[in-house]
Amino acid sequence: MIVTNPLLPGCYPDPSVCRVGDDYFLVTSTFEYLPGLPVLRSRDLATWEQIGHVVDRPGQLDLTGIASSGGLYAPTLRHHDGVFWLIGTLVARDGDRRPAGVRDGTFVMTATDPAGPWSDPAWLDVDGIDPSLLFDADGRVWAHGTRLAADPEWDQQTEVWVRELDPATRTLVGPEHVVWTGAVRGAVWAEGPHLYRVGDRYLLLAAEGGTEFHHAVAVAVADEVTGPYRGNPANPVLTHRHLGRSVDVVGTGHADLVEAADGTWWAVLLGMRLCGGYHYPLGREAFLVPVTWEDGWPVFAPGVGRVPQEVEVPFAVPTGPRTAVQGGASGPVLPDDLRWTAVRALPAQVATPAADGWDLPLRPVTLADPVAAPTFVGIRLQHHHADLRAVVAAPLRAGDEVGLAVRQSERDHVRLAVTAVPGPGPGTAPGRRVVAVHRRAGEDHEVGAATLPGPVDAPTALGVEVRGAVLHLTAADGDETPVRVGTVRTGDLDSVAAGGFLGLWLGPYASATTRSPTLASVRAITYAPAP
Ligand code: 6LW
Repeated sequence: MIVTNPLLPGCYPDPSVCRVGDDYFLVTSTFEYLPGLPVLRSRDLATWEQIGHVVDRPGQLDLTGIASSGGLYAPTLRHHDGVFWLIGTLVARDGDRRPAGVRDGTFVMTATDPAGPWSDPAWLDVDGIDPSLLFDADGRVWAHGTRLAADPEWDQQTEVWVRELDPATRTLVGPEHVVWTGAVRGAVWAEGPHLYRVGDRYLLLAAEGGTEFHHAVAVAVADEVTGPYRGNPANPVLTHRHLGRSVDVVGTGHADLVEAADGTWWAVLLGMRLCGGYHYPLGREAFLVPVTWEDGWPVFAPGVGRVPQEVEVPFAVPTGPRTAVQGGASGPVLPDDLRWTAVRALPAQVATPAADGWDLPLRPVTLADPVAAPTFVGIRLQHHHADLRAVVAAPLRAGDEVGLAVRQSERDHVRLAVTAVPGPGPGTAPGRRVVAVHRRAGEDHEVGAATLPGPVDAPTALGVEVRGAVLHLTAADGDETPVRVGTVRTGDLDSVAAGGFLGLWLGPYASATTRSPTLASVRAITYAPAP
């Protein structure tokens, strides 16, 4: 069967994969969004369905005060002896306003069922990001990860450390070994390390170049897990940086390997599809690449040397349309859909699920707030051309907003909002003004507005129509023909323009200047790829 890349369209960066019997399991980074760390299952590497999240209950991890692009970074998923192990990092960055006593850093969690429940975190005493685990044949467990070099010789130098993990106490034990700083002297951001036992040697896979244009995959081998590691003279063994900026996919790197049940090898890794110039509004997506072995080294996309658009997976069976998480769903997105996430809180903590939508409390927390959880639930933008639609209704007061948002971060997002304006005459109900606001680098700019007939609480049909380089914001009174309220360039919202690590999220939101007892209703929420 031919598998079309990306395997997972939209923001699914830093994929990590493992196989248990005939099943494959995959996790990705989710930063400030909860539930965090989606778990996907596949029977054949081709069709993936989401079965849960690693971080999905209140109190498991506290993301309060985690500004955008902090939070849950590159996790690694492994399975050993009937137990799934997840190692990851909750990153709090300089300037994040965390409540006193709340933990962050690197943690492990375990589960017997990867769909959950997952354990509470066991925190490890180590700095840095991108941790991974190797369960060695002799029963020992080796944690590894990356951090800024203790004594850097050059700017942006990181180092990969290896240290034994005692699985019983979930603590790091014994001495630490620094084993890698990149394939070439002066390499920046050696990161995303994964160690594997292949035959009687240890293989180290690591990204370098930084998770953007210069991203690359490098490999090294050693006879002992603690090194010394010898790099492949062919490093980097996979990169698109030499292909320039007019290519379809850039930034390929951060790979993880898996051996299929039939003995073939595969890598999942991240890359970004360009859209509207050098921009990638969908963020870093997950791709699949075949791997073979020559002279003891893995060869990525043999004979091709780049991430292919289509991959032949011989053992995969066509099972019908791609799943929702693979961008195959079109239509209603009901509240129990696993695609819903919220910022720094679980969706049910900021919104109330209804049969066919959400009821949103009008609270004095805005999408610009970097500490508290705004009333926003969203799904990833997964297509360069797509429509998000919903019907909103609420007895709004002056200063209240309910609508649809396109979110990159606190500093960069778009709001299409229904707002209240004074009614046509004394004693009449407030009227309805729909505004389109582009918050750019922390400043709100109104990019359009439309006054609709009828009272403010009449149902308003809102739409975000993403069309490659631009997105149009539309509004309609009930079933009337929508009017275009504003247009924003997607390239002004992506991480190239705004910074950070994320793709765009879309969804309903509400805010108020003072708390209101009424709920805003959001119904008939649909997401569909557009021609
Ligand atoms: C990830 C790391 C990276 O942990 O981006 O720049 C981080 N490097 O590998 C977030 O995806």
